[in-house]
Amino acid sequence: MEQTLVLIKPDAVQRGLVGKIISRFEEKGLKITALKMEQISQERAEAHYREHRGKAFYQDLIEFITSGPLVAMILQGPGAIETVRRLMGDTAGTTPGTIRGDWAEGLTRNLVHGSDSPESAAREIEIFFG
Ligand code: 3AN
Repeated sequence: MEQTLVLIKPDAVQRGLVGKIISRFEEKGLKITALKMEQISQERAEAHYREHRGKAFYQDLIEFITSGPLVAMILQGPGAIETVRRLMGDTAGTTPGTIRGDWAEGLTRNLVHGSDSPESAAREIEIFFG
């Protein structure tokens, strides 16, 4: 069984989309094995997004992800990492029928994060759930 870290970002919490987003994952058969709501520190945001340090959008990304509470969860299932990525859709939200494609407002305010590899999943689960 594969595990992945999903963040439902502050824009989704503000817009009241948490339930709808969780439903997409649950209806596909992914199991929630941990879940919490938290406003994360600058330090944790920097650890999570360390590979993007130095990029043009990095500062906006850190400010946004720390701007309000988010929901962090571990989802489990066969091929969970890839399944979550497909349900999320591409970064820019250009694919209708995906979470971002249906609801995202932009590249930064794109509602969800999902780990992109088994290595990232292990690292990110450790950052959020220790
Ligand atoms: P994804 O979350 O689709 O895997 P990454 O890992 O390339 O995307 O980027 C991490 C996050 O950084 C994205 N979810 C998005 O919020 C933000 N981001 C990526 N590219 C841009 C960009 N060109 N402009 C603004 N924000 C971006």
